[in-house]
Amino acid sequence: MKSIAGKALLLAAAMALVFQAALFAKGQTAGNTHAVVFKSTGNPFGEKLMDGFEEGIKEQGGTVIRRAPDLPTAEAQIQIIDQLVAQKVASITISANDFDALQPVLTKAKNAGIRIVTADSSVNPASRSVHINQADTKLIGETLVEAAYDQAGGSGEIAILSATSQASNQNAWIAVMQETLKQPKYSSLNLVKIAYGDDLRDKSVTETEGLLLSYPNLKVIVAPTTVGIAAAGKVISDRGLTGKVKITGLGLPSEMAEYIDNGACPYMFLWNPIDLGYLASYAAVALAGGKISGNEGDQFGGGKLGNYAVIKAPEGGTEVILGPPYKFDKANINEWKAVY
Ligand code: RAM
Repeated sequence: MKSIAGKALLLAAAMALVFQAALFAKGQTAGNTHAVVFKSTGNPFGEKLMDGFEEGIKEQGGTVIRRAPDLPTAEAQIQIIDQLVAQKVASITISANDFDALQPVLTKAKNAGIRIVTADSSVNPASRSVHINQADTKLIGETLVEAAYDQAGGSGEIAILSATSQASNQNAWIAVMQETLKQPKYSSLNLVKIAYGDDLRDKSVTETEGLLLSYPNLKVIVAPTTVGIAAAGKVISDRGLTGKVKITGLGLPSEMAEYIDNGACPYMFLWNPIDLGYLASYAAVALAGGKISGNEGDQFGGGKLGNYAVIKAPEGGTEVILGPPYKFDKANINEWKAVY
C-alpha cells in the first residue's frame, strides 16, 4: 500500500488497535462485535442458528461475524477462534466440535476479555461462561429411545446414525440413550451399532447403506443429527424400504417433510434453531456487558423469547434451556417446513 490514502488507512488501523489495547488493559471488551461459530459449513441447521444469532445481535445494536469451518473438526475451529481473538470481538458463541480440545484457545480468548458462550454443542465447563442448550439433554435422549421403542414395536434391532464421534451434543444424547436402554422396559431393544456420518451428507448416506447391509433385520435408525436423518430418509426412500426400516431422531422440518409424508420417518423431534441462536445472542451481549456472569441463578432477558434463568448443567458448569423438544409428524410437518 503505497498511496497516501493507504498510509492513512494503516495509521487509522494502528490507532484503533492502540485504543482497543487500552480498553483491554482496563478489563473491558472492545466494541460491540459478537462472533458465532458453527460446527461446519453447508449445514442448514447451523445456518438457521447463525441467522437467529445475527437477528438478535442486530436487534441489540451490535455487529456479527459468522464463521464455520469446511469440515467439522476441532482443529479448524481452533484456527477460527485464534483469528477472532486477534479481531478482539466482544464474545464468541460456538457450537463445538469437541468437548475438551478447544480449552487452550478458549482460555486464551477468555484471558483477552472475550466472553465465551456455547450453543447447541458445548465445551467443558472450564472453557465457557454458559451453555445455551436447545432442550434438556436427558429428555432428548429418553425421548429418542421411546421413539425407537415405539417405532420398532417394542423389540428388535436398532442403530444410531450420529454426526462426528467427537460431537459434544450428540455424544451427550447418546450417553443418555445408552443409559435409558438399560431400563427393563427396553430390554428387547438391541442397539447393534453407532455409526458416524460426520454431519456430511455423502458420508451419512454411505453409513446408512452400511447399516442396512450389515444388519438386514434392522428395524429403526435413530439419527440425532439433522444431516444424518435426512440422508437416512433418502436412502430408505430410494431403496423402497419405507415401512420396513423406520427412521426417527432430530430433523429439520424443511429437509424431512418429504420423508415424513412418504412414511419413511413416522415422526421426529427438534427445536427452533433460529430461536436457539437468537437466545444465545442475548446471553452473549448480557455477558459482554457485565450484566450476567453465567452463574447459576443469573437471569437475563431473551428479547422476544422472554426471560431466562441460568441453571446448573448436568456435566458441570451452567446452562440455559431454550425449551422442550418438539414432535413433528404428518399432522404438523407441512405447517413447519416453511419455517425452518
Ligand atoms: C445437526 C448438528 C447439530 C445438531 C442437530 C440436531 O445439524 O449436528 O449440532 O444439534 O443436527
